[in-house]
Amino acid sequence: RSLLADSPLRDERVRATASSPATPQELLAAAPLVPVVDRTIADAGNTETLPGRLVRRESDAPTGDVAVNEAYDGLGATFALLLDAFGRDSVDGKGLPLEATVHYGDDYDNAFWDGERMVFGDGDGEVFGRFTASLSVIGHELAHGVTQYTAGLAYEGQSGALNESFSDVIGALVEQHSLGQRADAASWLIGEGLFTDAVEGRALRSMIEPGTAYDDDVLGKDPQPADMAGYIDTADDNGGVHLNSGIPNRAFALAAVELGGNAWEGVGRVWYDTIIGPLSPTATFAEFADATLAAARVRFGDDSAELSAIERAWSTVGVRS
Ligand code: ASN
Ligand code: ZN
Repeated sequence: RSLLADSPLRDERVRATASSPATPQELLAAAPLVPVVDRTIADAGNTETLPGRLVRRESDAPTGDVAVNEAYDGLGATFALLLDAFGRDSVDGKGLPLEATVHYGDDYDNAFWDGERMVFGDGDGEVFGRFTASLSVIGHELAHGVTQYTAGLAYEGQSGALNESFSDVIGALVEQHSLGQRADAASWLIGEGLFTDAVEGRALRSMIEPGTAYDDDVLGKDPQPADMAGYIDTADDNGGVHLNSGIPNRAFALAAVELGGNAWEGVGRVWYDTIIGPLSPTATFAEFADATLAAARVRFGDDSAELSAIERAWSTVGVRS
């Protein structure tokens, strides 16, 4: 879309120069662009047909459907984190309108980014409730879009686990940012509030203590490893992308808690710099770790607390010695 299409100033500026129509260059120079969020929520009506029926557009009042409103608010909170913390204008950095579909499928136990939009199931009602109930899950799915437009981490093996982990990082940061919560006060849980009361568990994953999020008769025990000694070699799940993500997740959370301030300003900024920086799409954990250290030096300096906390964290999880 045009950078100026949604600017409230556009008509004024066009009118002010009506005698000589403004060129795009003049319009760009006339006023700084203020990125604004542009959300569209659709309802799949419990089918798997996308996008579904449009039910809420930007600046529309809340509807009577909690899933619609949670998706709308969650997209807004994610847009706000990206802009306030990282100066990023939406998922693509160029004001991409944010689109989500709710009530996808029948008893559908997941949420996903399909390359263009976020999609949320209602859950089966036995293990899972609706997937819009967790802000960290909304942030997680949108962050897959950010990764797609930046590092493009291949969704397989270690680069896939890094892709998953970066989505968890952004999911956690969206929650903390929206609550104004410091790293040492945060839960570091991903997907809190998704389980029904029948499940013995707190969330889908714990970034600070991977492997402890749930222990349930039906689901079993949270299988995430917390360090390289527990790395899981498997062909399932694209090479265990949702399992081994526990390792970089814990490195992030440990460093953030050690530093103790707003995680999006310290370690979060370094991880974001890393994902937009010169990183191979097939980066290994060790390559990603080295890239975070390089980014921390540039952002905070060679003698910074951020650099040493990140070094220590990668060593604790066994990625660097
Ligand atoms: N919720 C999962 C995820 O975003 C869905 C998937 O595996 N694609 O990682
Ligand atoms: Zn994911």
